[in-house]
Amino acid sequence: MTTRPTEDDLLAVFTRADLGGDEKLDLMEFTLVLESLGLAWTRAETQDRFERADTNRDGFISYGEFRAVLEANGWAEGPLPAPQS
Ligand SMILES: [Ca+2]
Repeated sequence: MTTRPTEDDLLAVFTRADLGGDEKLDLMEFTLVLESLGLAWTRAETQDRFERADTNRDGFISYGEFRAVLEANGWAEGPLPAPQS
């Protein structure tokens, strides 16, 4: 059974990884986040995802960008799918 992290968990993970306290993650901090979530990506994969996550190309991952990555990969609660009738 897998439990997906809650919003509070994600914010806690993000805040803990944000060593600089500037509310954004650099590549090293992003790597720490992934490790703390138990994700084992290679350095190349991490770099690739970091670059794709950084949608505004400022070289850092904001919390919004971080959330988007997790949602895209199914690790976070996203919008509920519309009920099928
Ligand atoms: Ca960014």
